[in-house]
Amino acid sequence: MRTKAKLYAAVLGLTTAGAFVLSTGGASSHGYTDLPISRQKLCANGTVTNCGGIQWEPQSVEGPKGFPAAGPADGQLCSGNNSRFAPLDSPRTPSGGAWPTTKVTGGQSYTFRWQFTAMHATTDFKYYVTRQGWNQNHALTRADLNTTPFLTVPYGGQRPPATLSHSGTLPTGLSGHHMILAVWTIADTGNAFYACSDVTF
Ligand SMILES: [Cu+2]
Repeated sequence: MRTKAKLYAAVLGLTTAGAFVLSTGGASSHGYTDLPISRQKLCANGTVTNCGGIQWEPQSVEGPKGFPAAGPADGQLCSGNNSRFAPLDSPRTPSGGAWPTTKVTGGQSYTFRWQFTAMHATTDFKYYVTRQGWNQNHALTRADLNTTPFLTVPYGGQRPPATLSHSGTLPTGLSGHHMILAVWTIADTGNAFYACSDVTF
């Protein structure tokens, strides 16, 4: 009887430890964009408040890869299909304001930057932007976006450094508030990481 109880306690302890390791791994892995600053980073640095769990783990917006043919569902592109990060999908901040934007200029070179807490083998980085006249009053969908990336950076399965910058030309013909969707596709899993950045052209 005593032995059984001990064994049960040991199994219970092991299960708890296993769950802890898993959740810690999820929270410490991955990456996000900070140039132009992403919604998850704005939540993490306190510029936007009351975002929920994303403020503690801006690097964790991980969802299925294969956008736009596959990938997160429409309306969940900025949260990577993670309902616990739903505030990232909302057209307004949790306090009801507009998301802060980064000023950019069409046709000019821009340096995009990622911060990584785990340097996964990488297929590529792709950047998409919304169409002129996109619907700014709902959560982002494929119909809002030009689903041809304006920048693709192939990475050949290599692992990036902890901070990675690369430059590309911003598209022309856009004005006002737009969204840039950055996608980091992992080579050796079925997943990708998503980051939405509000910009003003
Ligand atoms: Cu990771």
